[in-house]
Amino acid sequence: MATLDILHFPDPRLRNKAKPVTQVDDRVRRLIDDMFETMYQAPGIGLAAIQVNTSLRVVTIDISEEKDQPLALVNPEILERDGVEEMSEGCLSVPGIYEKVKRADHIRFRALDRNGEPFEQEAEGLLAVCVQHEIDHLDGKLFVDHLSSLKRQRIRKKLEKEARQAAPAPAGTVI
Ligand code: GNR
Ligand code: NI
Repeated sequence: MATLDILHFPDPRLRNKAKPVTQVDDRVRRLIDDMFETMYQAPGIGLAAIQVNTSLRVVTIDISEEKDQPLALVNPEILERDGVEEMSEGCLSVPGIYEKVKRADHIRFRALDRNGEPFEQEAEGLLAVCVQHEIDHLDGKLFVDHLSSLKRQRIRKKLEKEARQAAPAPAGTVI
C-alpha cells in the first residue's frame, strides 16, 4: 500500500472528467487500497481517484467515527435525489476552506463494489452529501463551483499564494 499525492485547486487536472472502469481488476483494487490509506491519513471522509491524478470513476468513503466502515464505489451513479439541505463542506483538494453548499439530503445511488458486483444504496445526511461531493469530482467539479464566482476567485488566489510560499525558490534565485 502507498499514500498518494492529492492535487490542489486550481490544478487543471481536477477538471478532467473521469472515465468509467471497464473491469474491476487487481489494479483497480490496489488503487482503492491506496486511496483508503491516503484518505485515512489525510484525514478525510471521502476521496475521488481524480484527486490523486487518476482519471477513473473510483471513490472511497468512510464517514464513521471509528474509521471502520470503508465504502468503495466504482462507477457510482445517482438514481434519485430528494429534498434539500445545506451543509458546511471542506475538500482535501481545497485545503483549509469550509463553505456551506446546498445539495439533495436524500439520495439513492448505485455502484460496483471492489469485486465488481453491482449494488444499490440509499443515503441521507452526511453520507448523501459525501457521495454527491465525490461524484462531482468524477465530473471535474469542485464544491467551490457551487459558490459565487467572487468567493471562488478569492479562494483560488489564497491557495495560489499558499502554493507559491510552499514551493522551493526556483534555481538561480538569489535570496
Ligand atoms: O473530508 C472531507 N470532508 C467533507 C466534509 C463535508 C462535505 C464533504 C466532505 S468530503 C472531504 C474529503 C474530500 O475532499 N473528498 O473529495
Ligand atoms: Ni473533495
